[in-house]
Amino acid sequence: MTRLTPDLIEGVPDDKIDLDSRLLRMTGKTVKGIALEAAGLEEGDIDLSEFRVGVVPITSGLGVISGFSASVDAIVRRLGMDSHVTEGTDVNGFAEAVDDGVDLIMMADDNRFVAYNTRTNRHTDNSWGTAKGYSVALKNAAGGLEGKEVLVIGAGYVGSWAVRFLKDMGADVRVTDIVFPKAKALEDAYGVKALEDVDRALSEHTLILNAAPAIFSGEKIAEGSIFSTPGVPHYFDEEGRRKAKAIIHDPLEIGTAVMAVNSARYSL
Ligand code: 2YC
Repeated sequence: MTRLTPDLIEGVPDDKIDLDSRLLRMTGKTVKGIALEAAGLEEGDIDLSEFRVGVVPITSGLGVISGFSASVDAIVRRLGMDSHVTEGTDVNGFAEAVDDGVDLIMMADDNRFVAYNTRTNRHTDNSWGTAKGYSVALKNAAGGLEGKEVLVIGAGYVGSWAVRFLKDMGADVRVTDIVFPKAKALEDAYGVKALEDVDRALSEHTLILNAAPAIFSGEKIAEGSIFSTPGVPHYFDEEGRRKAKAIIHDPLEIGTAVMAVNSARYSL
């Protein structure tokens, strides 16, 4: 999993990229709308303002990422939840949040980022949330995926979930990875098509969920492609930006919003 850096998320607390406006243009939905759909909810099914969230900074491994807790806190506040970052870190912060009676605890170490529902003892993982959120975004940007060819790039945690979600949405799912056996394993497990030549696959598809830490030169991108691309690092050259019909990306928000709403749903 790619570790975020402070510069990648420095604009998140104040929503410097105005993600909702960009998403509305490309998908017709805001972050909250995508998160609700990803969690299987309609507006009105849940009152997110009733949920109290504790965000716990975790110092293990490579330590805290400056701005990470503040970003997660800001994201769930934008959903309408009542969120705060705990004073304490790690176990201290966890115990503080529990004693404070929060409904959700959100925390990430170097390997996992979870939203834990204290009422139901269930959690949602960021990989799940990112894959679901970006699959829903692609579906909305494409006006539905039934019977359409969709290419998933990257057979890691996010890509593996995305393959399942996109198949459930009726897409004709292809998957590719620079380590071909990883893509082949998904073909064997879920009956999707593994493609060995990444560049050729990219040039032959216009609906793409990119879950790889990869950068693609514009010359390989098919005209009119819709990219749903949580992958970090994120970069498209001028030719790629001109040829793509839409490039849906953010460094943290969609995945975090989906996991928070999905874990809140456990309380319904
Ligand atoms: O500040 C903290 O509490 C750190 N322990 C957070 C470490 C997050 C590491 N994970 C990542 O950078 C990315 C995130 C988008 C979630 C998954 N990988």
